[in-house]
Amino acid sequence: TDLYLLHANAVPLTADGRVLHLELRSGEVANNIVTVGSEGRGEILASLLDGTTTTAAGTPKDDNNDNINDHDNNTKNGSSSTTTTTTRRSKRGFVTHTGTYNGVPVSIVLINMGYPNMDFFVREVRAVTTGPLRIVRLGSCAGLRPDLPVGSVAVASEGSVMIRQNPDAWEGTAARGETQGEPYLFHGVAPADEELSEALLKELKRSLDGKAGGSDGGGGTAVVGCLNASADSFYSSQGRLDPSFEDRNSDILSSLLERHPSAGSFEMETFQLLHLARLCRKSKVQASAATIVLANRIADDAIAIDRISRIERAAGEAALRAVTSFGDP
Ligand code: R1P
Repeated sequence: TDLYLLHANAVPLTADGRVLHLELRSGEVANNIVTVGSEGRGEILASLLDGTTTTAAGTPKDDNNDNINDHDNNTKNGSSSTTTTTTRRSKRGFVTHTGTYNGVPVSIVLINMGYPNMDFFVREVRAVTTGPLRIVRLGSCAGLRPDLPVGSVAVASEGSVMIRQNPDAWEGTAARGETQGEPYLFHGVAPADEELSEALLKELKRSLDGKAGGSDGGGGTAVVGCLNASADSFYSSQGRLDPSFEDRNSDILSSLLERHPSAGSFEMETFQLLHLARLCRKSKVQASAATIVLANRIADDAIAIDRISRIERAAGEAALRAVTSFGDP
């Protein structure tokens, strides 16, 4: 069915009406969405959907080798009614779990990493849905402030800025061999949706502030609203030093914090989500992001691996409550 692509110069669809990379068609993705970057985080969130046991989601492909799993399970309270969560895996590595949370339709979409994957996700979901969309990214990040230690959660309530490497600043890559501009480009703020950010902050504080998922020593988990910074590389434009490459990036962190003292989280996806939400003219897209701090760049500290899934679960419940708290858009 995917041999025939329609619209070579618009959003390509397969002959059976699916977008090319997420492999979804109308009715297969909800208007409330939590998007994540790792398969495990997606499975944790899918296990929190109505009627889904903790082992049901993310199961291997069906024996008949299609890419859909339907999980019919008794509801959490043990009643006899059933709810279905559908899992759809695309050949490009996108995984979409669709079901309900507290009776409200919601999808969890695994997009892996980087702004091009966020671009595929937002544009292709938009192409196969109608009406408003509400999208929360639940990701991970590096913390850039002392009040965002490892294990804390940053909400991009102040929006996001973008940093990109400018290849023309290197000799030999610019047009006519001239160098042009600074090695890194700092782009301005894409705003987050205020209502959704507030709901995220409220629900994350309820789940995490000083409670579950906090530091195993009992110190609790901070939930902080801040400005996010997204980069086009985990390495060069996030200021990680690698002597194998001439990245000219040793002052990225200081330049970023000088320009934007409230920058608290550093990752690779949030800017594109917020930017596309403001560009969308089809109908309203409300978007915000919460990211779990896995390393703090200022303190040069990294999280203990065994803490991550507990925080993902507590933050995942909060993200699902927040995104569904306004009902079906
Ligand atoms: C790097 O390890 C990746 O983790 C973060 C960063 O943005 C980067 O893409 O995102 P997720 O944990 O959401 O995948």
